[in-house]
Amino acid sequence: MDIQRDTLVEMLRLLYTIRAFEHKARQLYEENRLAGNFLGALHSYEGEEAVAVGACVDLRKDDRILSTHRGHGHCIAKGADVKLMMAELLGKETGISKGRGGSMHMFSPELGLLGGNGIMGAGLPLALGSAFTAQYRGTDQVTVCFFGDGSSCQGTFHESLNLASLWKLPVIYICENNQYAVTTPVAESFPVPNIADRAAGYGCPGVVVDGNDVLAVYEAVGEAVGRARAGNGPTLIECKTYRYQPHCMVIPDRRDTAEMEEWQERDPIPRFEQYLLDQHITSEAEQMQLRQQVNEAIEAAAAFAQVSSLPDPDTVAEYLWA
Ligand SMILES: Cc1ncc(C[n+]2csc(CCOP(=O)(O)OP(=O)(O)O)c2C)c(N)n1
Ligand SMILES: [Mg+2]
Repeated sequence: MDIQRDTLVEMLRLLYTIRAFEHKARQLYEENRLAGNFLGALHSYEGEEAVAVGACVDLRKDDRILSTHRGHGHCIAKGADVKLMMAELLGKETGISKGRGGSMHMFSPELGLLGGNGIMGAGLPLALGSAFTAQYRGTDQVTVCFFGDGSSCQGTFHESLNLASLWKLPVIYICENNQYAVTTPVAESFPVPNIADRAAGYGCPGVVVDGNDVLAVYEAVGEAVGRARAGNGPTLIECKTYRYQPHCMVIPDRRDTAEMEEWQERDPIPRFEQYLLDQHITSEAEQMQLRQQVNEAIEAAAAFAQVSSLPDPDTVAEYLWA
């Protein structure tokens, strides 16, 4: 695989940023939730960072993504400013959705970020509409649609893949199979080993990748983007991964400790760091420096969020229609 050094370093920066953002978000959640100052539930993306980064790092600014309830990583990878995101978590006027959306509804059309969604599978038909628009207007923009394993059991998944494939729409479906939908393991939801196998029913390629390997995701998504831009229709990519935190912070986690430890050994960040060291792309000192810069940016973002003002109640009706 031929990837520019700058892109590889940017991938590492994004991986660090998402992990650090999620750590800080958890802290803000604990400090603010009882007082009702945290907007929405918190669904941590820790452990799954390689999916968003591998998928988004090479997208164009005018390409679009549809995110989910577990969407901070998608927003960061698509170029959102962590200050505005952190302010959104606290419902501040300076937030990326002007403090109206909170954790699950980060939205920035100028970045091609068409929003997170608290409704499982709701992004799939929205992605279809976005891709249809690009095809209709004759642009070569692609739309990347993220959703979970559980969400692939929604009717919207089947309806969307069918139509996207029939009309050869430029959309890339990325299933983040983190092995659970709340507490239900995939083995209790699917009669087939791979969700990607379902692509056969819609006449489009279905690919399984190691979602904890940022380069594997990058390669698979790169191919799918090429296909979509060339007018050859959608691809379903299933990324096998794992979340480290409970579904949302307040739901008891009954997952097996050995299983959790086994996945942590495949943590996407140390794996990629090791690759960069082995290939002599970055030194340990450079990695440490980058991590330090990211941590400082996250602290500054949290401070910005904390000193920002809440929206003026008189403006409650603003921004309802884009
Ligand atoms: C239509 C709908 N049904 C149920 C819920 C409640 N709910 C929120 S997240 C979730 C599980 C989602 O699982 P998955 O799609 O695998 O995503 P993950 O949380 O694992 O990232 C459920 C059942 C919802 N938000 N929307
Ligand atoms: Mg899941």
